Amino acid sequence: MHRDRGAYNLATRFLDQDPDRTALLGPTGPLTYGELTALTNRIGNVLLDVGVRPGDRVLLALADGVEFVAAWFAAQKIGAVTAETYTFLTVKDYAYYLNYTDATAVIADSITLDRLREAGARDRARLVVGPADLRDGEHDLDALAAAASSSLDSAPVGPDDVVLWKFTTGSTGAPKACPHTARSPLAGFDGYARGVLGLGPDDVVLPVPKLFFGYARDLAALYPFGVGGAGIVFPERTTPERVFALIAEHRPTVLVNVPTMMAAMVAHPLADDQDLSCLRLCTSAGEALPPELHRKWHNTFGVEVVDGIGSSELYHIYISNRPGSTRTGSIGSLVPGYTARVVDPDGQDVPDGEIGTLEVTGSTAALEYVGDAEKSATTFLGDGTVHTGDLVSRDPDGTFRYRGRADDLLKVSGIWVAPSEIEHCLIGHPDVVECAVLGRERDGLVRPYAFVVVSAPGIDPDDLRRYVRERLSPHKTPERVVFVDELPRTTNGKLDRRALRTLDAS
Ligand code: 3SK
Repeated sequence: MHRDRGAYNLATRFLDQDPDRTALLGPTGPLTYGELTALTNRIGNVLLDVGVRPGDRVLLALADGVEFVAAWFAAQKIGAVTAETYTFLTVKDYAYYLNYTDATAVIADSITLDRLREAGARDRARLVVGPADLRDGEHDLDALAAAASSSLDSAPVGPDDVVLWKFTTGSTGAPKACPHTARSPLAGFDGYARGVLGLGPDDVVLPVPKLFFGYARDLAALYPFGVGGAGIVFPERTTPERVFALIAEHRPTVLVNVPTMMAAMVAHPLADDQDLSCLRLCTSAGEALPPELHRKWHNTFGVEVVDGIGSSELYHIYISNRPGSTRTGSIGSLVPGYTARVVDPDGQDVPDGEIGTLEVTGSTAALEYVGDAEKSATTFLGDGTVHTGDLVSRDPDGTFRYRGRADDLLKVSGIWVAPSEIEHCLIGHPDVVECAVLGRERDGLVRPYAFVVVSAPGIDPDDLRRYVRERLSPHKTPERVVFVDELPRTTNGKLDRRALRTLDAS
């Protein structure tokens, strides 16, 4: 057993390819496996120098780029545990991540540095990528890496060692970490990347979501490396124009997509002029893919969509369509390595065709939610079984249909949003008496709608939207603010979300 511990180091396992092959297509041109390994080793030496030790958390808060990928592998190579955050969070959010991860080192860039400073990152080693006016205790990562050795031994890592945290948003709105052992990425690679997508050395993967979303990180900057393929990284916000331009420039074979961007691409005035013939497939995950959008996408671009469902709790995608036999309205069948049950509230199997909650078993199940024993107990049921909270029905042929979430969380642009967080923010506005937020579908995609009771007439709904935008991350801004005289209540005085769903929001 001890002899095999090196085989579970993700840097060793994934970067050990022909050094002359292209690994990354970045903003400054292609980077070979040899160059990526050298940069990984340099950054790994810097992390060791600033005191990061095996098992310590390293928090990445930086835009996509070669440095993101190399820093991630560097932390892996020295046996540390990686955790990533979005780059557009508020100071309060960053303070939460810093405290929660208790990271030994934080890797920031000019976009995130100020907010991390304000959030109290001072207690940790701070490594900064790119130009910045450094303060005491902050280190210029580029300069330190350039001066560091490009040789580095891989730390021994075993199958049961935790190597990374993936974040998910809980019902209270506070993100929770799912710690994963080295088994998870390796099993995800075998089952989904190779088993379902058939990733090969000629694949070039373009991610629509940014790398802090594990769905994109794994598919663009981990799994392709396991087969000598390449990923594309770009720091800018993803827009349809940017995606079209990157496709024209790099001619990727796989597009890692989410329905929100698929809708924007289809609706773009230049959609019909695009040549997407280089793509052998487009994955869709992160939120439900409306059948109508699936059809429009196919009619517009002619590229097959491989729709699937995944989660941080189960590491990656566990049910998916298969290239060559994708079906509209279906999320497909179990990815190799998983079994599943569809259960009623008593945990009994429901017959095919009926809706129940999905429980999935596999070797990629996370160990727990860090710091939340209660929720861990109801989600991680033991022996690799996860109560997903997703409502599905199974067809007799073993394929599944997605039927929504069992709880009230909204998935907006692929990110879980707790309505309570938006409600709590809105209620802070002086003119808001009470409010409730829920998801409404527009063009088949879920958006937060706020139903608000205000203290006086004449209030501008856009003022309330602006109020939220100034305090929370942008995707939490209500798509629409609807003024109501009162919120519907159940007989015992609780907010009646079911009745709320039927209110006119036009
Ligand atoms: O949808 C998700 O939340 C997800 C999380 C991790 C990996 C993959 C996916 C689709």
